[in-house]
Amino acid sequence: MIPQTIRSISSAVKNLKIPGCANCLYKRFSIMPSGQKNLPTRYLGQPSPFTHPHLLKTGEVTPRLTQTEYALRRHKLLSLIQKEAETLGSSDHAIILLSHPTYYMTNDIPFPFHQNTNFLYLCGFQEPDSILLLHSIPGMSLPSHKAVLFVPRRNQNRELWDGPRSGVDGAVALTGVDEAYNTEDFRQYVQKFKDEGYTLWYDNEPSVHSTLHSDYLQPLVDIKTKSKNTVKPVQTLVQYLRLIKSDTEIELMKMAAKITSEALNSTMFSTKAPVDESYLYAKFDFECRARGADLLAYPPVVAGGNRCNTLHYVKNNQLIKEGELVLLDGGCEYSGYVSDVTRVWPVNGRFTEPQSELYQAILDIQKACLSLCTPGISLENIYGFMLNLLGQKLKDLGVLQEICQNDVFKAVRKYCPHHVGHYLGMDVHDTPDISRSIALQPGMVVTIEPGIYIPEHDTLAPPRFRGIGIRIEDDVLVTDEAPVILSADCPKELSELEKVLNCH
Ligand SMILES: [Mn+2]
Repeated sequence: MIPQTIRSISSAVKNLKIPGCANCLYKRFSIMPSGQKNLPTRYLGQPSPFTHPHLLKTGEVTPRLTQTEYALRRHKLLSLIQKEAETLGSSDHAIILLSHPTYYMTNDIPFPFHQNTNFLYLCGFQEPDSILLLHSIPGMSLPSHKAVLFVPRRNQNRELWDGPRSGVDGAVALTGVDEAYNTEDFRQYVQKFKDEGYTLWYDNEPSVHSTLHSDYLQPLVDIKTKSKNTVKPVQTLVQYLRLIKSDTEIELMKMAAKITSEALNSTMFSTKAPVDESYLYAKFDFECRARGADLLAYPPVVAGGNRCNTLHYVKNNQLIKEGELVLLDGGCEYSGYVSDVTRVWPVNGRFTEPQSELYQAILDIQKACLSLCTPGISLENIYGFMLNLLGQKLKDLGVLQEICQNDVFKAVRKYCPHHVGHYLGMDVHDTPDISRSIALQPGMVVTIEPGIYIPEHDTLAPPRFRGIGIRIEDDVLVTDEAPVILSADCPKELSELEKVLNCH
């Protein structure tokens, strides 16, 4: 069951016929059609159309995504907030989203930086220690608003080590926000929101360990300081926008899935028995990056033999023996959008009889589930369908003995402890606050990944199946017509796999 407010937000998103939500938006773009007029020719903290013309065209903030698209996202968010705010009786609103900080692997050595995806979705700015503030303008009603970025101050000494920063001029020119300031100016800027009792839309979660939070936001939202502000969460609203992909986002997701499919093909093709899991990991990583991926979307599972029964096995450091299967669950990130695909293949190129029986059972179920990815059906519906089908297949294969119908789901969950799929987008487990019970709509992307896992110590299962695990996962775009399988370039039929594995 979906709570009423969420249902109304969902229909609000659907009914939001953007463009057209705000006159100011049109005014802005009609007087600034080309955008980025004042873009500095120097290096910024991220690629710009000047410094990386092979990646970005004029007007783009990140590859393929224009200032207009980012501005539309902000206006859609403000339209949702306007609808939510009708019951609050407040007309003054400030929405605050924090970037990620830099995380360190060891003293002075940063992990590769990865931006907070809600922050990135709304402005495209790629530097750490930054804040996006969207606030209402006195005398004007939402969704009219001012968009302000607070960004790291330019600093010769730090830039010597970390590389160029965009600075306030670069941030405004590249992203198209109205104004930018140095991050430390945020404290002064937000003071008036505190004094005037604005409604703050900010995710005040104890799990946020950012110094941005403790330095600037904590004093603002702490009730002990007798703040007059009402604080409302904002990230679920952003996730509702992220759930439905625009045409450009779909193009980026297609590209991410295509790169992953081709990389998996090459990885399969290079497999010889015996083989190290670490070799297949490195090969897959290389093949993704060589095709233009920015990085892998998550640590891939490269699990040989019985290790595929550990669902999040990422050690990837064991030798896979002749006669064993390997399960590779991997995906890449391409311009901020990710893929998530799983394939299983025999390292010597030939499935054994029990391996192919389990494989074919999961493949049949996967194809049946894929065909259900149509508007009106939810992931939860498809999950129920998968459990039923899997129960039947497990009985046919003799893995499950005759058991009463009430216990079938429990028994099946023992052999497939995970869900049938999840939403996919900028994150691999995308928009996690959105229930899987809501109806799929055109523009959503989901994964479909049924599996069966029979650990070698499972003495209740027929001995010939023990130590085998199978999962087949594709990325699917929901449309008004048939679902589009974005990872269709990666083979999964038994005969296709054996062909790829044995054609050298
Ligand atoms: Mn997945």
